[in-house]
Amino acid sequence: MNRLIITSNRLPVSIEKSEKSLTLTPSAGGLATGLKSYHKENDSVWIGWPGVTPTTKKEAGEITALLEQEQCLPVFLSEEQIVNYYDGFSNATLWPLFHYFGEFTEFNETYWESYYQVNLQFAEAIIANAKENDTVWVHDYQLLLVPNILREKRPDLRIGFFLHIPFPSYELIRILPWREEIIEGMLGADLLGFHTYDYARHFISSVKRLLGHDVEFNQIKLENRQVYIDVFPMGIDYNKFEKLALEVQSKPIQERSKEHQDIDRFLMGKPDRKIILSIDRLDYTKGIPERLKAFRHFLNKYPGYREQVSLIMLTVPSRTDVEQYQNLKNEVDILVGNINGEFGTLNWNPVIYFYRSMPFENLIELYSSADVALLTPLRDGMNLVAKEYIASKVNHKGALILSEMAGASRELGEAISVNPNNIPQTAEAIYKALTQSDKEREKAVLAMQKRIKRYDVHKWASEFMTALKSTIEKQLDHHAR
Ligand code: GDG
Repeated sequence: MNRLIITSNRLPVSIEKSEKSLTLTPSAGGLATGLKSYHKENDSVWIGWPGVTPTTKKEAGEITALLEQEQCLPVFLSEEQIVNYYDGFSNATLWPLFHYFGEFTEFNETYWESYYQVNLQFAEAIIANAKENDTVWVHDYQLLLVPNILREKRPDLRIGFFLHIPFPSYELIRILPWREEIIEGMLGADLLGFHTYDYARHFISSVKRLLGHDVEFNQIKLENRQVYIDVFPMGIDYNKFEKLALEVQSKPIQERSKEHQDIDRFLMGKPDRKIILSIDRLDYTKGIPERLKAFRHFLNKYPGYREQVSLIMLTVPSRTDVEQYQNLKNEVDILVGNINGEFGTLNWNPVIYFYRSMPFENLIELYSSADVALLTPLRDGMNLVAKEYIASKVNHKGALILSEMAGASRELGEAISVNPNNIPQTAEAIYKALTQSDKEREKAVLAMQKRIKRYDVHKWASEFMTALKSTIEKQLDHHAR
């Protein structure tokens, strides 16, 4: 029977090293949270980086044994590879370029060589574990070369690839010195999946213009086979969010987390007080400074809301070794300080800012308490937080303000849509969200819930696997003819 091998840069669990012991913790981030439950339910193996570099052979063995319990296999990266492949080519070249931050994109031969080497290392780890005709599902921008390396070395494997971030317009991709290699790397797959139709369209256009392949509808015709392109908007584990949100709602306040009790005290006896929430990794693609400026604009334009509304902003530290992330952290710190300094009172902080990650349960509490979610990425492949917030609104009393630059905006048409670069428009959207009637909110939430419940992460993964299977059948058919 053929087995599924999943591969992504990070494993769904990370290893943490203390002086005496090694412990397993769940990894944060959209891919890990989304696919973890699918992995658990299927007899798959997940190959990826566990987040630590072992210092001895014995330690490497211990890490491998721990990961085996979770059906995971490690690919170990050296410090040099983390600098050049991960911080470098993945996060200082591809990430900014694919999110339209051309000015942040670094072109560096050493980064590229390391990226190729690590992709080779991943492919070799897969090959060492793959039996004949196994299916491999490769994920995301850190591993764009893996499909073609696998294709060349193991043509028996069935290869699917999913990109979790946007695929940019040809005008962006064309500036990359390794553009052909990247696209050829992806074309090693039998099926390539994207979150939205636009990303798929951009990819097809780049294939045509850079490599000159013929394209017929969603098939790219190579010399001896076809590559299929399709759209699979990633969903969330809907039932999990709904169930936990119901549990939170029914828990007495004394049993909830300290943060939740603080929120409750803030709201106590003041029915007009409102909470706006944002959750994201501290990343320049997420539009955090723009969001803060819009909130400041709102407080200036609608002074009646001062002391009545707070923005709870959870920003999770991310890629702290990359320069732009350090600069962004300083910019956000200053903006939060300015807003709180200008408007705050002894009883009220306009922005309640957390720079850390929180346990999953606290996330649900935040989703449940918030009246408004304000998610304003400048570019975002999907944005699962928007879907998680909607799923957690079991009382249907919530408004969602969502950037039109997030892939999720394609499915969440009932949200209040904004161009995050338009500060006055976003400020007006905050006003609108706060003044909407309960009936309007409920109608929007119910419509969005219905859609994201139907197309949850299980459906997403199984639709991708079904499409991959039928792609292979079509290829076999083609060859038989
Ligand atoms: C990439 C793409 C695409 C956040 N803070 C905490 C925490 N989280 C969890 C959220 C959510 C996930 O992390 C974030 O997912 P997003 O989709 O919003 O964003 P990225 O991390 O940038 O993910 C993105 C995604 O891949 C999937 O394809 O949607 O566009 O950029 O699940 O709940 N979880 C915990 N504590 C936190 O503090 N436990």
